[in-house]
Amino acid sequence: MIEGNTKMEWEEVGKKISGAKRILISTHENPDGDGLGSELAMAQYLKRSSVDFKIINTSPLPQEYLFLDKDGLFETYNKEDHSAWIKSADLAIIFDVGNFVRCRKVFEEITENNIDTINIDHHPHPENHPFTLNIVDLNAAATGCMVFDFLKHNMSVPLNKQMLIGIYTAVMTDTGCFRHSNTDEKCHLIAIETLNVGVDTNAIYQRVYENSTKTRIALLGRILTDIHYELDGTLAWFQITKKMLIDAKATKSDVDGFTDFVRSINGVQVALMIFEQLDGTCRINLRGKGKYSVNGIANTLGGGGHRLAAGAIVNGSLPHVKENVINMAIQSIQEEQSLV
Ligand SMILES: [Mn+2]
Repeated sequence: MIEGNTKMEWEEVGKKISGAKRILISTHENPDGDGLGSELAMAQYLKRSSVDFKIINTSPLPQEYLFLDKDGLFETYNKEDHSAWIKSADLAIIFDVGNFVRCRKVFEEITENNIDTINIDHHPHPENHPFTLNIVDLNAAATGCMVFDFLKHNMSVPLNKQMLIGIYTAVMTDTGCFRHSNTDEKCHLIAIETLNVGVDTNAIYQRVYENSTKTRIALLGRILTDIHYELDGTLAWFQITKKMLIDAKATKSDVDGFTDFVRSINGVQVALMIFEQLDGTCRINLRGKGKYSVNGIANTLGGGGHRLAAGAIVNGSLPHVKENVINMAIQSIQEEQSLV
């Protein structure tokens, strides 16, 4: 088994948790299965003791992940309900965040109140991070794999069903259903353990992936007829304008997974989405097949991510930012090509 983190690190996390009275759990805005599944598994761990804890996210639970909330643990931040509670927390545990600011209001509350924070993540973080404990394993397929290790090190009994539902969801979504190149032995061992406790893994798959709205498919149809190729098809990019979204009656979350779809095209190494937001910014989403890393482009644009999946938010309307973003992606790929 690949051991990404030392036993000592997990023991330290365990100690911090048992020394705390009130613990806040959170993940990044527009959360994905990895962040949410990790939160669920940790919440199940905290439930075993009498510690007061809450999961408070800056974004609501997406519809396809509602099944994770059987116990009604997931709360969406609002000042009135949460500000005082967060102020009195003595520990925060953040999952899968990439860049701490992506917790938005929750990030502000935590830093303003100087709360001890543990970061558990498989994304790189800058040297001058604000965390009390920064546990990062760039080789972990999902943050959920790290949470799995933590639980293994700190529990004398087997992981329960809810923990494994969370961790399985994390691994399934971050590996593209065990297909991406980050899928390793541990991912499959987690799958075995999940099946062994009787979790219906097909039901999880169907909830997450076979749950497309008709508006999502209508919008997908639009973007598929307008894919642009650069560098002999190495880079494929597409755009979603405000008008396209409104015309299709689609919502922001309908767009999830589009970039993965475009990456699946023969010959394409990097897929790029430029998604115009209603607030005058554009969401940039990048996916790589493995030959080139995409987080460099995202970092230059003020975002973050890892080698194969990264993103950023840039200011400006789509026609205004488009050329610059595409050129940056082209340049970044060409730079890597010249290193070979
Ligand atoms: Mn992740």
